[in-house]
Amino acid sequence: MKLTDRPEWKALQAHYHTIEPVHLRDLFATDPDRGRTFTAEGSGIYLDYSKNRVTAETMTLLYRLAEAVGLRGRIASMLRGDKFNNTENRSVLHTALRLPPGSKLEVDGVDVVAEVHAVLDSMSAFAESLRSGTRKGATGRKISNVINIGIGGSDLGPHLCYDALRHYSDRSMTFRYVSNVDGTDIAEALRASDPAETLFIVASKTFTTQETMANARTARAWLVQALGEAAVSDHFVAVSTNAAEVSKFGIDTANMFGFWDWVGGRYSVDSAIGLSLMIAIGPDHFREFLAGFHDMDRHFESAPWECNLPVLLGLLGIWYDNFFGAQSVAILPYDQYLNLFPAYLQQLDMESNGKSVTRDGHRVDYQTGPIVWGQPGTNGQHAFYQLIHQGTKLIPCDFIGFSKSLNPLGRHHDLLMSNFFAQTEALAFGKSPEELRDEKCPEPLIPHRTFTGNRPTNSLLIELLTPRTLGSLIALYEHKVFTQGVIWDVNSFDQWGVELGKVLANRIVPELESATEPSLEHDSSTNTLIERYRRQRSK
Ligand code: G6Q
Repeated sequence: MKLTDRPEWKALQAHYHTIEPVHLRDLFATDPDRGRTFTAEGSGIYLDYSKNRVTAETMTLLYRLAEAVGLRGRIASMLRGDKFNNTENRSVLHTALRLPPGSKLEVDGVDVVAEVHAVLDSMSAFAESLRSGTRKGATGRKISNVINIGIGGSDLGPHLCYDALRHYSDRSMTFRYVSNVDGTDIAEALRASDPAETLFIVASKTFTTQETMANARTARAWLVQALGEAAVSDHFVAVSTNAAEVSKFGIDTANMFGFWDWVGGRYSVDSAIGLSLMIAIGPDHFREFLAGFHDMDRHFESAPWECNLPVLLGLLGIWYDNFFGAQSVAILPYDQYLNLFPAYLQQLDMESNGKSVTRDGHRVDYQTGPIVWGQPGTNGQHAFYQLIHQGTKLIPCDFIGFSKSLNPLGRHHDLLMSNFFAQTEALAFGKSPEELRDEKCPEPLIPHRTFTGNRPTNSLLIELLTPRTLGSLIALYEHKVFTQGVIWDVNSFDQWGVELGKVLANRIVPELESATEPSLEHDSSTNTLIERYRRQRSK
């Protein structure tokens, strides 16, 4: 049945009209215990969703919607390896990457858990040999600089997690991430590197991605120029599913770490794509990281809706997206180590649910995935929070904070967290004209200084940023995205929307490189831009 025809959807629409005029101030006034009851906890993550524009009835109606679309069954279907990605006829099994040793999961007659652990073991041996210095570069020097070359899912995951877990990393080593085909990215990484001490990890599921291959070729030429062709095998390894392309590129497949087509790029950080992270933090920490994902997988699979964190986040998102008409969601980590988390979630969410047809190809008549954006607090407070507090748009926000700091320096952490608590309070309750008058605010300023409040937030509070809690946090958002994809009935695991631009770019490359004036057959805008580019470039 079409989502918008479902009685559960219609019930939410009707209910919206009763909730829309209600202020969070009233909800807290009528239920003073709300800040304790509208909470849930799992895998070390405490979620306070009381500052949302919901009542117990709203939540019940949302749970009914989850039931109506068969969410429980869909979770089980993904976890057991059904071909959930229907447009590419693939299983979606990133959850198998974190199954503990000894578990069993067969896909097409193959025990994937055994395969996963065999790769983890070889990654561990490799990581240890680098960390201990037993595996050296071609000239006998210790490898102290690792450059991961990849893009999209083959970059954002390891880059985010390396940054996030830097506290746990080997500080005698340097880790760099090169993704952009803009030569500046690789040029700056190479400028700072000594070839004799550098290892390149070429991370690409397909090993055909234009940007990654261009960067890898440039890196290879740089290394060969300094150390000779024979040095390549000591300084290059590959992470891929495509052995043929890896060896065509000139990397011995003995130096390749594999994964499988049932791991989507944006869900691949806990596969061999995380090799750079494992080298940085060591295999034991990496296994802790995987255990954190697994904790959240179990929670998602079994917790009742009312205490199921991914389901709660997913349903609250649907409530704002589809009933309040919100266009975006802000991700606001109060931790500098999570600097890249908004960018990571941007890909995870927008590439997964940025779809406008249902799984069987019908155009949807409702909004799907939101625009995801954000920055670490408190920097964002001095930049864009103004619009969240007083602008005309409704922007639901996720605040993510930690009770303990990994860098306990004087008062810093309490100052940071005072902002974390204050912002959600201000967004929810605002400041009324009456309060301003009591404070003797001049009358003409009252409209400017009024905060309407009633702006919804989730607070996620975690004790400490560790490999394990980071794993759980990422898995929480993976499953939130899954929950929403199931409700919207979209395929969250393909990304056809990135294809057209790639095809057109490949057509344009020879037009830019041609020594003679090419005859351009694009539209008048594209033709004129290309002509101008060619003129200016050759001046
Ligand atoms: C992610 C996408 C995409 C992919 C990159 C890199 O889900 O599929 O971001 O990760 O395009 O692809 P390769 O790993 O094949 O180079």
